[in-house]
Amino acid sequence: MAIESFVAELEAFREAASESLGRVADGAGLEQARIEFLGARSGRLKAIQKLLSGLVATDRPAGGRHFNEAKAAVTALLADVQERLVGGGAARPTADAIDVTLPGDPVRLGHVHPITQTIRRVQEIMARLGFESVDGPEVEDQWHNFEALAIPAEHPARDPLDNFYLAVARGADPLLLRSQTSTVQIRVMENRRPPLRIVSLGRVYRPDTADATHYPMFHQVEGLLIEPGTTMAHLKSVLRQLASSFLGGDVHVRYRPSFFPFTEPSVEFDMQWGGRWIEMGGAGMVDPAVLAAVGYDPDEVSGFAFGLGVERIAARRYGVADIRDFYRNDVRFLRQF
Ligand code: FA5
Repeated sequence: MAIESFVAELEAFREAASESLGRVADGAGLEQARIEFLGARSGRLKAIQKLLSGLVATDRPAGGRHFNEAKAAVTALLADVQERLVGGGAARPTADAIDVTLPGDPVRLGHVHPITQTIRRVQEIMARLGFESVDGPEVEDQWHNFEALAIPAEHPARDPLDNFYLAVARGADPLLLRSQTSTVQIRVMENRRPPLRIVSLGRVYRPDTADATHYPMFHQVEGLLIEPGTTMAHLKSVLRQLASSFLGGDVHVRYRPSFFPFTEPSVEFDMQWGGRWIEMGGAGMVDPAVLAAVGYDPDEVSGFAFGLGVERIAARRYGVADIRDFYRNDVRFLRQF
């Protein structure tokens, strides 16, 4: 074979390899090209190598040089392509590449439930009046839910049909889901000395049938103030301040004489809404029996307490006609607040 033909074969090999490698788009294509051109067994360079022996002896050294040059050139090209695939992919984007210039998917933010918003707002208003927020347990004993609040054993409020009693071991003291947040008054007074200004917002449970103004699980806001010289006038101004800060200045409130075992005198606190009066909660001066139960001297200290339904005041504020809507978990409803 003439050396010119041999060199022409090598040229054709380099051109074909260069063209083919230029089209390689991924690792599999690269491997395929490597086998086709440089494969040790049946690659195209291997076939050309066999032609070397067909050259006349004097042409063989020059043929060998051309051969090695072609091999080195294609090997280098192969390395370049590999480099492009691994590191410089962005230079030649492929169909499944990520376009970082596109706008991202919008993130949909949730927001705070209207009852939680109400709780936080009431805490804020009461904090401005000097009332510290405290918490109490939802599972209670009879002392804190009833006895210390002057609700004796035979009182109808303790009826198992009106409370969620828990199953306890035989002989153990009964436990129940608290039916009112007044339990927290007792827990605080047992551990602290007057003067006291606390507010407690949390869940309470009663086996009431759900309707537009009742739910078996609801929230109460409990307020307690124990300071020398406290009167009903202080109670009324705190409740009015809470109502007008939370609902706006034009809110109408009224007090009706009532009875709670743990306050004397006692009142019920109503707000006007849509031409009707709705009961928001109970209140009164802390009964001396309660002060004595927690170890205070009723001749020395006095104070007031109140307990309001959070769902009721939230419904009044947001214009919600049925408190069950707060717990249906319908996002179309909840998104409005
Ligand atoms: C009490 O629970 C007393 N602890 C309130 C109190 C505290 C009086 C401190 C005196 C001093 P009552 O049972 O009336 O009272 O409940 C208070 C408020 O909770 C009601 O006026 C009402 O707004 C709300 N409420 C009662 N039951 C439900 C219910 N099932 N669903 C939603 N709200 C309710």
